Amino acid sequence: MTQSTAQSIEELTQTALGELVLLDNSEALEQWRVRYLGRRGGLTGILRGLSQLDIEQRREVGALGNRAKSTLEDELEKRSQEISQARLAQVADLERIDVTLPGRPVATGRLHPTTQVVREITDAFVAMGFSIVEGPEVEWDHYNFEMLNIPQGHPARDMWNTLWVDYVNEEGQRPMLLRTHTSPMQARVMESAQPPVRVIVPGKCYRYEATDATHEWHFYQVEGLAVDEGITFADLKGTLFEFARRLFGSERKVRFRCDYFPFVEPGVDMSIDCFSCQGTDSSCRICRGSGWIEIMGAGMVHPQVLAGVGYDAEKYTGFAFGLGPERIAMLKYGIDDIRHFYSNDLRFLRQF
Ligand code: 2NL
Repeated sequence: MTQSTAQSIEELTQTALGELVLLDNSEALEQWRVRYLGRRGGLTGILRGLSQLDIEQRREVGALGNRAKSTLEDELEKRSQEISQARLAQVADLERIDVTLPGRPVATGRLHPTTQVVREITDAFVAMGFSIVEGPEVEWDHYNFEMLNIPQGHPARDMWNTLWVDYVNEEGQRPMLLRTHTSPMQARVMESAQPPVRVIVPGKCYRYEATDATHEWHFYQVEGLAVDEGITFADLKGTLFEFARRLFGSERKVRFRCDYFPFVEPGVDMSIDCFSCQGTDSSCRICRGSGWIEIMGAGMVHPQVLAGVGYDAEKYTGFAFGLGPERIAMLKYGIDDIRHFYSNDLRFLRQF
């Protein structure tokens, strides 16, 4: 009896240990524990049979049984540790980052070509000491026209086909509009600060106009203004010449011709020599064979405008200029239709 019980204990221990190494999760371990060490488990069953033995044998076999029990418990604990270690290693493996893998490309946006050119233009003037200011797109007739020497009934008003806002004041007039140029902001600047003034005003403008390849009803303008004691036409020429060479290359030549704008006297337009054909191609798409490209209007601020904002027109003089960034972009990049800037066609936009 002693002999066969001892053998049963030994066999059971071997079987249990053989199974244990094959288990790989905590549920299986728990089932194993119940099977061998539980209250109705194998080892417990064997030890229950001890009551049949005499005291000497019971002590002997009991000791064997207890040793087997603690072996199984120790091995169970060890296996349990191994399984949880393996699980941790597996998780770490899944989370490991391979730093040598190429990164996923980040889809970045880009600036609209108009924005890029507006910034190029304003940067050139900021480098010469001008400050950027911006103002409202919905304006009063007062700032858009009156303050710029274009009173009601003035024939020059026809130069700007205006989009009026549907607002009628107490006098039955419609004094509110979408600004036709950025000049009203310059009038606001002069009204609120004494010279010296050197500002550059980029912004959106609107005109009641049919569109075609060279005209849009909404477009950008960049205007500039410098007012101080002793400013002359030579300052205008020098500043705008420097600007032209910065944007279109250091070999550029410039040409000034008379033009008319009601807020300046004298008024001029400025051209640069054709950077595409240098005047050698009679069918050049950029200069149309003339050798010159008109890029902006300018002039000496009209004394009437200076007086109108409260400046002493005897003491101060100034120059002002205005240009269209879409036109500049069209020239620089050979774009043939201004409407591309507002079509939001990605095939167009992705080229810049
Ligand atoms: C053009 C012509 C010009 C101005 C804009 C200006 C502003 C004030 C006073 C005097 Cl507050 N002048 N601006 C002057 C001359 C020409 O723009 O054709 N731009 C695209």
